[in-house]
Amino acid sequence: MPTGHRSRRRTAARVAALIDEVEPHLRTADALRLSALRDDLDSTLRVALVGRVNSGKSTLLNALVGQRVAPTNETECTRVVTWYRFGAPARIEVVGLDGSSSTIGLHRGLPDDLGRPPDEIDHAVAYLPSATLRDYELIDTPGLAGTNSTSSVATRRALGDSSAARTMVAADVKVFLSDGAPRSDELTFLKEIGAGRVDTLALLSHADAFGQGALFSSADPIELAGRHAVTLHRRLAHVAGAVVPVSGLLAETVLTGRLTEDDARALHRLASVDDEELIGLLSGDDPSDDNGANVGRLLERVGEYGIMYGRRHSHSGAAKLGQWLTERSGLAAVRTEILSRFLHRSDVLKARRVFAELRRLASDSPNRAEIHSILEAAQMEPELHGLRELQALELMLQWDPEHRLVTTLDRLTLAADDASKLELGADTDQPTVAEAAKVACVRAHQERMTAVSAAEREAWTVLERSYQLIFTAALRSSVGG
Ligand SMILES: Nc1nc2c(ncn2[C@@H]2O[C@H](COP(=O)(O)OP(=O)(O)OP(=O)(O)O)[C@@H](O)[C@H]2O)c(=O)[nH]1
Ligand SMILES: [Mg+2]
Repeated sequence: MPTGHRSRRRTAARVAALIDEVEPHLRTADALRLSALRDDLDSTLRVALVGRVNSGKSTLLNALVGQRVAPTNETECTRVVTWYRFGAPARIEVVGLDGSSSTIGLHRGLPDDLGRPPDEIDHAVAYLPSATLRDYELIDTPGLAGTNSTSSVATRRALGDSSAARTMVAADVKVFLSDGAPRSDELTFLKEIGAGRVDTLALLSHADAFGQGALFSSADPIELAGRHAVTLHRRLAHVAGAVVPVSGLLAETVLTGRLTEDDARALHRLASVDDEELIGLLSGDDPSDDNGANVGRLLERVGEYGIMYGRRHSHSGAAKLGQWLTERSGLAAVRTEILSRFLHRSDVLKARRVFAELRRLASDSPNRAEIHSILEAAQMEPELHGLRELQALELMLQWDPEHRLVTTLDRLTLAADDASKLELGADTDQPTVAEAAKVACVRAHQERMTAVSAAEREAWTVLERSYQLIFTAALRSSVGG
């Protein structure tokens, strides 16, 4: 078994035991919540897609699962929080606010009618045999519009609004979509849902239409979006671990099998049309009046970008064109970020949520002091050291997001193995890892003595312990062969 997997199991087991330890100090009424927390620990990583209405959440979800299952039009379903989970046969379970549930067969996409009005639905769970959903569950949330609309309330409930005691489940990770710099209401929402660098990924969506779009700018919008994402990340350093440009539309069209040979041929017919004429055709009142080029259909599938830029990649047929569109869509980077940023540390993210929830429950208990001391003591254990590392990172981000310790802690918390935590190659031998860890440990100890702020002191204390743990593990495995 890989070491990463083993340590994940150990963390989850330790947190489960901790819930048992805390339980006698809580009210009996909390038993249901605790049992949901235990289930949470065993569940697949849960990734919620959040953002303004029409920001492209459902389109991206369809691209990720490879099926046009989430509605991307104005149906009632877009107002219901829907969980997408691995399972067969494909079906959808609708859970009412009254706790009752009913199951409907799922044939193509989600049906328009879920059997009851959206404001009586708590959430729906769609089961699909999609490979992506084996790795992580996706939660499609209704777009944020007004703060009091049914959909915004539903979104807040799914994301674990602490005032919603009914929330039995919550997201481990948030993927926030926005087609430009987030506005103030979006930033407020991110704050409300506790979005932070360690559990949030921001996407610059509609990258194919970024800036002035594909027709009226000489620069490639996706390139411009890439550059803007870098600037945006500096502004959102507290809120998101990375900012990635993506065109859900291009990815959805290809990966859900909507791009046909006819489309490639129609696009190829436009390859020789000069730019001015093409712009006239695309911005005309009736794009279907195009002498058989089927521009209306192409616009729906690949947008102005796909037509303007894709026509030069259409001569070898739909497969090659699809490859090019998928590459331009940026979906691979989204997948990579989810896997490398969140999936391999899903245990720590889940542990973090359990801790937050136990602290919340403790605040209503007369035994809150006992609970807090159990939690504090547990955090000092090696199995839960990952939690302290994340906390130290968050503290440093509050103190000074540009500080070099932010980079150090980022690397430490994201690295998949101990050697990479020390900036060594993944195949470095154990004695070398042990030696490097010892040196790093001594240095962290010295730096702690001269730290100028509480945040820095805490960061160096945590780092010293991290290197100590790496040293011990490396020593043990070199002795064990
Ligand atoms: N050009 C372009 N259009 C997109 C992209 N992603 C989504 N769209 C279009 O934008 C519209 C809204 O997309 P959705 O995926 O339904 O957006 P949503 O965030 O789920 O919307 P709500 O559920 O209503 O909040 C649809 O017409 C999509 O085809 C994109 O990357 N590029
Ligand atoms: Mg939607």
